[in-house]
Amino acid sequence: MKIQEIELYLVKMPLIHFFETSFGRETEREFILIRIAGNGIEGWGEVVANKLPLYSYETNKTAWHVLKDIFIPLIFKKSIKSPEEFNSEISRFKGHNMAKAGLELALWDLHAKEKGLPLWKLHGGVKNEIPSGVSVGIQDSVSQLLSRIENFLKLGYKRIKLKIKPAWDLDILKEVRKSFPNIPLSVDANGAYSLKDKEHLKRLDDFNLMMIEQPFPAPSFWDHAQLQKELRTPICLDESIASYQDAEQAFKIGSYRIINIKVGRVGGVIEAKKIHDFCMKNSIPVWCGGMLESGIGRAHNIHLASLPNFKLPNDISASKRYYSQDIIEPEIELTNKGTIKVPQNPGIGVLPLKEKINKIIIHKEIFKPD
Ligand code: OSB
Ligand code: MG
Repeated sequence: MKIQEIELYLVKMPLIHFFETSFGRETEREFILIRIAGNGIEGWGEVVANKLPLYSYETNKTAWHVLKDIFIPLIFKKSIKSPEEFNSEISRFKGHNMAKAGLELALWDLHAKEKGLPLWKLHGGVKNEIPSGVSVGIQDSVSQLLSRIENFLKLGYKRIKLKIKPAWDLDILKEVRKSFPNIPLSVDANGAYSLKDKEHLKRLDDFNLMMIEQPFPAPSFWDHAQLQKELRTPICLDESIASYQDAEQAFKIGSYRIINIKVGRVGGVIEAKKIHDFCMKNSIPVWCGGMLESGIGRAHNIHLASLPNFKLPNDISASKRYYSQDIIEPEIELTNKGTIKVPQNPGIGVLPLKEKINKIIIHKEIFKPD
């Protein structure tokens, strides 16, 4: 396989409903799509960076820079053909995990299509459907939160994750548990607390939560370990785990009992699988996190979540949870069992729709070998 061209698209999609976390409210998503073409086939990837460096330091501009000036030229110069070759060539470069992951994903899709296999087979997946949970942002009022939860439960989602922050935590949990005493429930603070809040956070044990995700800012390995010692509820790390090495170091001091895996955060599927395998060996369950992906990133996540140690409901919801119109066909849908079927066609197994993508492009650039 010879790679003939690589295209970057900066795109923007409006969200159906705002999404608010402890670091702010989003009403639209701006991100980068990558298309790699060779021998009449094309592979697609998504870079989950944002306009602003709030979730992590990466932005669409930092990603565009390293893709255009470093990673894409390297692919052409070294005639890189596979995700594995790409991973070993770029691992000496520090950081920029979302940019690395986006390109690696496009290479995975291309590679799988070349072999005529669905991606889950290359990744070592074992499931043909995966359990779906939903992440519910901070709302303007408790009543709005309760009605959103009720709607998601009606649709069949298997777990509700609530975004929390100081002053939107214990009181809202009391209300949610009053209305929904037994639903699988978790919370995600996106690093909004500090170890000074330990006594306050220990009261989360009263709500029978599956986990508390990322209470402290990344990495805070030691602080998370201090909290976990006194908390019955498992701590799940998201932002703190940016690599296999982080997973290993944090495990040694007891910072977590669960990991949320995001390919963008850890720099690709190869690194994600290392974390998955390490956790499996140590009886730590994982699940697949989300970054409000379009259908392209979402499809990639579904294939990854078919691996055996993805034991808990994933933040992978239907296309319609965030977008009135997705950019793939068929859209990602929820089954009546609250699951999502793993696509069986080659590669990501869904078709990116060029007409729809063209309508959301803000900026585009094409790269070819010299
Ligand atoms: O912390 O998991 C997070 C979305 C954007 C940035 C960070 C997070 C999230 C979510 C939504 O919780 C997950 C999704 O449904 O895509
Ligand atoms: Mg999170």
